[in-house]
Amino acid sequence: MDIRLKTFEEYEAAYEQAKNNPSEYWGKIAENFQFSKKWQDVTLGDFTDGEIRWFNGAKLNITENCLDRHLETRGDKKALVYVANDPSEKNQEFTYKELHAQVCKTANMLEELGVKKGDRVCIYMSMVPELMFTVLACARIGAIHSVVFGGFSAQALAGRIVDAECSVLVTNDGGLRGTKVTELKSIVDEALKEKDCSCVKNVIVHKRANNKVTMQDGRDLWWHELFDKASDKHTAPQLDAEDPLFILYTSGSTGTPKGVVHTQAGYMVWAAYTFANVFQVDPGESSKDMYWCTADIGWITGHTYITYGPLLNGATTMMFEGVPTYPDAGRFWDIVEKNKVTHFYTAPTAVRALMACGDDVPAKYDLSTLKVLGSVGEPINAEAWHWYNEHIGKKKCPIVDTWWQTETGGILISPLAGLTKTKPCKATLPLPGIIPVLVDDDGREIGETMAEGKLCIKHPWPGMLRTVYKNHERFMNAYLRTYKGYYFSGDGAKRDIEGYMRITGRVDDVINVSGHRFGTAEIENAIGKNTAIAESAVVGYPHDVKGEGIYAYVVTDLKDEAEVTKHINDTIIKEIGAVARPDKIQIVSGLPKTRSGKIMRRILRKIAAHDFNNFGDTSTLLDPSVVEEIKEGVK
Ligand code: 6R9
Repeated sequence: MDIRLKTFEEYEAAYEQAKNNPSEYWGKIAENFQFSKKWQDVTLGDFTDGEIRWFNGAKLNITENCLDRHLETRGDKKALVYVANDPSEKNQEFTYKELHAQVCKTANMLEELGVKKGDRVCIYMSMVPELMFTVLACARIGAIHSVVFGGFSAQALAGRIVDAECSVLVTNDGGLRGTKVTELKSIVDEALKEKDCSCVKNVIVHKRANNKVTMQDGRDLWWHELFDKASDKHTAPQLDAEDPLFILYTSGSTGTPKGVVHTQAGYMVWAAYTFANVFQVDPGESSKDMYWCTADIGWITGHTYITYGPLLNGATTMMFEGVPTYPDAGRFWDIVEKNKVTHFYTAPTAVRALMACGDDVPAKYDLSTLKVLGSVGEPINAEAWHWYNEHIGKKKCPIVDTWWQTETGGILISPLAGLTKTKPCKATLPLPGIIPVLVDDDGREIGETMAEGKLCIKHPWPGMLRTVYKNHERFMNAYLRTYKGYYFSGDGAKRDIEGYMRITGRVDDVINVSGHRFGTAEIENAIGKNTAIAESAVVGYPHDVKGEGIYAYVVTDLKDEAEVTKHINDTIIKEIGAVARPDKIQIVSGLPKTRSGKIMRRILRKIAAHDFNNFGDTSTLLDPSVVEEIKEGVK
């Protein structure tokens, strides 16, 4: 299979073809995959009706494309290399044949428990190989996987279980990250006590950390007892192109997290195509390319670029259980050296954290195997970009700054490694099939090349979300109705004279903390659960390592700051998870509100960023003295 573009001229030609005749272009690309029935239409629907379909009428199984299809050509090639938290623990390696067998066993195990096509399976696991097996096993059966990041709390997990009405939950006893054990199974137990979580009939528990767990009779089952008995042969059923593949929850500017729904064929083509072109990993059967994405499978990056994208291409993908700083700040570079990593994909927050540990750390390791570096999750600042380029890539590795979102399924704007000329901090040019536009506040397209505006996409692309689970209205409102006829990303961007894009960050009420998305409303709602806090307003502010930090202004009768912090942290840990704890808390007597009762976040954002000038129009403020008081408090 070759869906890979090899020169910049080929990219330009492909871009024109995909723009002028998307059906023809994507039809041709899709010929490279295994379908048991061909599509009637390549693409249907638009952003006005929101009923988007790709490869309509086709039948396929995505895991046959990830695994079975490769058995003949690269059955003995490594598919997955697993690096454990403890550096003295040996890697686990799975060839394509072996991974295929593990996935078949897992699929049989789930079917044995009654899981069938369309059922939702919640996966709440740490980074163990069994997490990948379970994801792929669900896909094989046609069950919809809903992976919940292991850092989320029992409450957050319960909310996601209830929304998707999951019938089976797969977890492990505990997760190993650095010196810590996350007690996943007991968090599951707590979540399942919540009302409406009775939809979960069985919990499968994989043993990893050997921490003590309680197993509930009739509900909880040990992974190894079921898995060991399961057959490694499994015939993949054929699914419709638009059958749901997975749900993944993500935060938006309003309400509770949304269940983003991706479907089979379009997502498959997009994951494979973008992986092949952006990273340019050599997928050949004897290729020694070792691709490593450091994300957690609990996020979209781990879905598309640890699991589906690399496997669809027949590449070798590496998975790491631990953290960048255990046993020391050289761990990433030690892994690169030991495993001869060629392609390395991480987040700016990790780059900044490791940069802060000193240049001498990476200098101790042999990083000469590296060919391509990637960045994802948030805008990369100039200092981090240059450090990454010099100290990790030794100025010989292109940096692919990949812009995309949970909703987009895969990368939309990025250099293609080695093909596109890069510029520091710029995501550069759109992938074929993507027509990015900048709009002003009224939704008018800004035509000139050099411009700044809100980033929208003009036409549907194969990998985009199809809906919000059980809430199509919310899908329409959040993405397609803000600027009529466009998909609105929620991000701002600047375009330069050559048409290169620099993504400037969210323009809505979403905070990006170390690449993790949180809605300000979501955090405020959580804080509001604490009866000691009367009211709160949460904004993001620039943070050296995290990109953005969480700043909470709170109204409370409590006087003691330490006590207030404890109240808020405890509540956040319970409602969302430790990752969403505010970095700064300021006690205020009131919040700046308009006469109509709206919090003026613009002002609060400025104060949090220590920018005390140009608050803009404050004439609608109900009580201007509040602003003065808050300013004084922060200084
Ligand atoms: C893949 C992922 C999406 C939000 C997105 C944007 C930010 C991601 C970026 C980037 C600048 C990049 N973002 N990649 N900003 N440059 N290369 O991260 O998905 O968790 O849904 O977050 O992340 O703000 O809107 P997700």
